[in-house]
Amino acid sequence: MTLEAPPVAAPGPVPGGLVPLPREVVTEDGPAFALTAGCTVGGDETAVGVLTALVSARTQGSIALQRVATGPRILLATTDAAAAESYTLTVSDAGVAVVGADPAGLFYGIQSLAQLIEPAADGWRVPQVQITDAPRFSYRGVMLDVARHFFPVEVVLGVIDRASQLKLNRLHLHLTDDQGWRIALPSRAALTERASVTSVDGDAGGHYTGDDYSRIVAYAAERHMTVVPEIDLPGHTHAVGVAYPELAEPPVLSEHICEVVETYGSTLPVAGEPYEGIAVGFSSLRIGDPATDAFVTDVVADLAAMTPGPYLHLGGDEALGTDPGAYAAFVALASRAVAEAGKTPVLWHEAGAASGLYPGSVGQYWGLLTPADGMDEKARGFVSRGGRLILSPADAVYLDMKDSADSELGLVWANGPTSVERSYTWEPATLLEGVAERDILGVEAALWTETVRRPEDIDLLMFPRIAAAAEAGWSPATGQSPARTWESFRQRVGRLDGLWTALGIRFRRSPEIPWSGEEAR
Ligand code: TNX
Repeated sequence: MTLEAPPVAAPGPVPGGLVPLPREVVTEDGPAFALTAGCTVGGDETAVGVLTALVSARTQGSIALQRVATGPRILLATTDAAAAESYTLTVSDAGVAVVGADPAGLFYGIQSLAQLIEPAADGWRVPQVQITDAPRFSYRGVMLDVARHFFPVEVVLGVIDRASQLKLNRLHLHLTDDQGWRIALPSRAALTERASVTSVDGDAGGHYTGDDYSRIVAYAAERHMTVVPEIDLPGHTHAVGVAYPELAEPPVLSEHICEVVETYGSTLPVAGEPYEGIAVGFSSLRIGDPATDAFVTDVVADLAAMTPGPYLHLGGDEALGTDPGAYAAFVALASRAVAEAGKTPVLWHEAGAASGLYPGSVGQYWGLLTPADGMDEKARGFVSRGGRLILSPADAVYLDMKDSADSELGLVWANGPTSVERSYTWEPATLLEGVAERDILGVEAALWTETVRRPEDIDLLMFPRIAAAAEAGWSPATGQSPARTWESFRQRVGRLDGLWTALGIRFRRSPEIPWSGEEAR
């Protein structure tokens, strides 16, 4: 008999629903850890609370862990010996230990432990395993567009719960667009007073007060997520013109806009009136006017003061109604204003073509897996100015693309429908020529909400594809781990249906995934 090394494409022996794939997983053949009522837990108090809640949810309230000061069977601790956000998880039949390098690492180790819990004939168990894990990228994001459709604070908190259990650590909120301005700013109260009342299709609008925003930021921080607020300038600003007509150019009604309006049966934008359609690229701030400069300084200063995280996103995409020279001047001015307010500017890739872009600004690539129209060149403009890139290839991780042709939700412009397999099978380090591992800050999945009206629509479009994006952001590069394959991923995701159901996630049972079909117990 000859022993052959298994091909890299073969799924590795990874137990349960571990997603994203950990850096190192060693499975043991011995008996599983029996998770029983009254099982003891000890160590870090916050972590004990997190695990107790997860175990209770996963076991339909049948198992309440019991906190003890000494000799717990499940130990949750931190040590400062290892890399940020890393952890080890050891499970034997005698006990479980999760040791994080920091509170975030411990939190992630607990999420992995929760993913491993499985039903057994006589209760619940966790298979023996030894995991040593750390993230590939420091920025692992999810974006929610609250401008096209507004979502109340509770819904945003739910998105934080969902994203953080997949080890995502950035929540990018797209707070402003043509259809509405969703964040109250002390210096510019008219923005939300006058330009936040409607959403796409005439649905109800809304906005976050300063207190709402602080609540979101704090809830995210407890789950190790940093909020990245975006105010989209200088295009996508029709709503600014509703509040401050003097700051906006008249809508540019290009052929493209008229086509979109015809295809989707929506209406043309009218200066000074709320916009309820879904066309993009017709609005622009009046660039070069001192009143506009003052506006930018004010909103950036307010938002920076409200935001503890290091980033402030300025948008900069699809400014088709803006003269290219004026656009470049605007990017220079606005990115400098952000830097002067003490934050790192983040902009969509278009801004990488602007020579005055503030050095070290972060770019976000939203082009296709096969870059077209020079979008990759623009993205490289950030790198050549000392910045790094967030990768959001639209035909892979735009969660608002339809996931199947018959889906009522979602758009198709980025080669949609986008299968789970397509959302998984791409590799960050080879996406853009000339953009290597060190130039990549991370990966972000984005949910635009033109067609997303209800909280359950968010779940239906996000899941399971958000898990593929999480794996691209956290796990070893393709080819560097035998289980970093589509085949292994679909098996692992398929074991998460029990946990996701228990957590109240209304995910789509995509036919591409072999779901375990675990019944509620
Ligand atoms: C493109 S991607 C946009 C958004 C739309 C989205 C819909 C990007 C930076 N801009 O304005 O909502 O497509 O998929």
